[in-house]
Amino acid sequence: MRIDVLTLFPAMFQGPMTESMLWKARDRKLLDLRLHDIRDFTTDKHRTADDIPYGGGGGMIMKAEPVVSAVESVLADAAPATPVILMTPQGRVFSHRIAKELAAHEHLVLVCGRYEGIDDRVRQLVITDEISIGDYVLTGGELAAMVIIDAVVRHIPGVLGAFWAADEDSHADGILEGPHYTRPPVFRGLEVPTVLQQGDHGKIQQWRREQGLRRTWENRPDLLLRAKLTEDEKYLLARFADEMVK
Ligand code: 6GU
Repeated sequence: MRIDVLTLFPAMFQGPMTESMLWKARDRKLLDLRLHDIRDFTTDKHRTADDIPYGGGGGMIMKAEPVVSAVESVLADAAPATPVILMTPQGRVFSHRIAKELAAHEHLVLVCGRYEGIDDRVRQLVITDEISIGDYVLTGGELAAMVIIDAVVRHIPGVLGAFWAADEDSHADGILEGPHYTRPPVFRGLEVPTVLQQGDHGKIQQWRREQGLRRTWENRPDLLLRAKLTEDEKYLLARFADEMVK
């Protein structure tokens, strides 16, 4: 998969994009990540990338010309349907489902906005999708782009080890994952649940589902409205509800 990132701050990507899973994905040629400095597409001698807003108000607005030139440059050898995604708090909210949707593309272009915003003609002319990572405001789209790259790259076949499937993660089926343990069996008086130590895989699976359901009930009850639950799981939820009123 190829991902082009357009940003005024390419150095922000050093670190997150050169460690751990993302580095392995790049090393194994599963991810071709290309960073582009929008300032390289300015044409004046001061390399001006922002200007004051029409209509007044505070802050600076990213100029349209350098961003549109940068997008056109990376699209020169791209397939016609390549998504060009603007990172903005005004976008649709990112999720597991959108991560999988984006991972199905061979090529993505991510445009990082900065300052108070970006000249809207960029959106009108070259943007095909707008994504936010949540209901809060960041100083720029760079951190959001890194979040999206991380979440998308996990869905590329071969990036996670064979034993790990992104489809078993929290959110894959609408409920959260349960707790995990490793050795030692007892730590500061806290014991690893017996069922995990006994190795009956049917029982372990059932226990994990039950724990995940409990966490979802406690921390994210909103997810349960959309989760696909078996009759047994609905019964468990009713028991959690009973525990609350007792
Ligand atoms: Cl994508 N950009 C900015 N600036 N703030 C955000 C965001 C994006 N998503 C949530 N907050």
